Amino acid sequence: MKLSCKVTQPIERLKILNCLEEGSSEDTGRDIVAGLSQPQKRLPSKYFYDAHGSWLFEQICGLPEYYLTRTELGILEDTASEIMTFFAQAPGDLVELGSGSNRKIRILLDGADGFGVSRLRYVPVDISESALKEACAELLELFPDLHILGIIADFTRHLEVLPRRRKLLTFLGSTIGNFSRDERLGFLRKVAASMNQEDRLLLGLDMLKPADIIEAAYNDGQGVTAEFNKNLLRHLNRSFNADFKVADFEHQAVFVKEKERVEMHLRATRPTSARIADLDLKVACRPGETIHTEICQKFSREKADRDFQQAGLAATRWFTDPKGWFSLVMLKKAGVYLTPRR
Ligand code: SAH
Ligand code: AVI
Repeated sequence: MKLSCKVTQPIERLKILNCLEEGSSEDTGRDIVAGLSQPQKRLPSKYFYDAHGSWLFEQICGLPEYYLTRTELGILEDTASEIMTFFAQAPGDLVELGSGSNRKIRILLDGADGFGVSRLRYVPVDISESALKEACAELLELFPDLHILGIIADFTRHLEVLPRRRKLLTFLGSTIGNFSRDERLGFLRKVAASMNQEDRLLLGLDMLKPADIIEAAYNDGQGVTAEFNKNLLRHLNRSFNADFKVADFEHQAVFVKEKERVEMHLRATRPTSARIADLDLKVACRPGETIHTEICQKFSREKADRDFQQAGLAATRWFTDPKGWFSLVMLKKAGVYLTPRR
């Protein structure tokens, strides 16, 4: 695929690369048409994240039921200095896929206090332009020696724009759980292909735990997750000239035990239809019919290790919290072992 990403250089320490500018993403919306044309209607979870969706996700991270963020933050606090020794050994890029706000990267950057952040460049990659630009502006103020290359891109499509320098990639928050198994393996293989032998990937995984705890995290008492789910339709209304009647849908999030994952849906409470003008598509839902909006896979170490092996990656270190609820895994490209000739 040929990519035309626009580069802007507003200030010396910040460069922004936009891979989503008009003309560079010629198939925008094709995934919406494909998803809504299936018997089980579905919408890609990346469409949660317009400016309001990114804000709603930030509110979710602070909810008492949403244990993921605070548990991962605790692990990062304990391990940041060890993780950042990667840059004590040699300079390079600290790449964050699906970067969102700076909450987690700030902890890692603070962990570089032994040698300073001037030995690295921070490369956040996010589909939400507003969230990425806000986060970059804040970091430049907080870390006067830091250089940033911000990439506005879809990490499922644009990984090839990543710089080919020595790098520590991070993919935090268990965002990997929002892929199906095929998508997850495809993504991990692409990440592995972008890595050199000395590069590392730090991956956040939400681990299996009692179902009631997991289910509560996606059915919070204040209804913020419900708003986040419904915002997907509002985003389509705004960005694709659609007319979904959001009040005709309710939030549904269920932990499916056999699949070890939460499945999030929007369920029509009455007959409802919408037209997505920009995609020339009409959608009708019967009462009780759902649109599948997100999966949130939960992991065991064995399942994760199997995926890593199949993607050509190998874990070098597992960091976890005392309850084993969340893991940060350090991965390298698996070695190529040649059978010695006899
Ligand atoms: N890493 C942060 C944010 C997680 S929320 C944390 O752990 O808290 C998921 C983030 O990924 C959001 O910022 C969203 O905008 C971004 N995102 C989702 N799908 C994406 C895609 N296909 N390409 C790039 N970014 C994506
Ligand atoms: C971004 N991602 C890891 C979140 C999750 O938990 O799967 C998104 C989310 N969906 C509902 N609440 C939070």
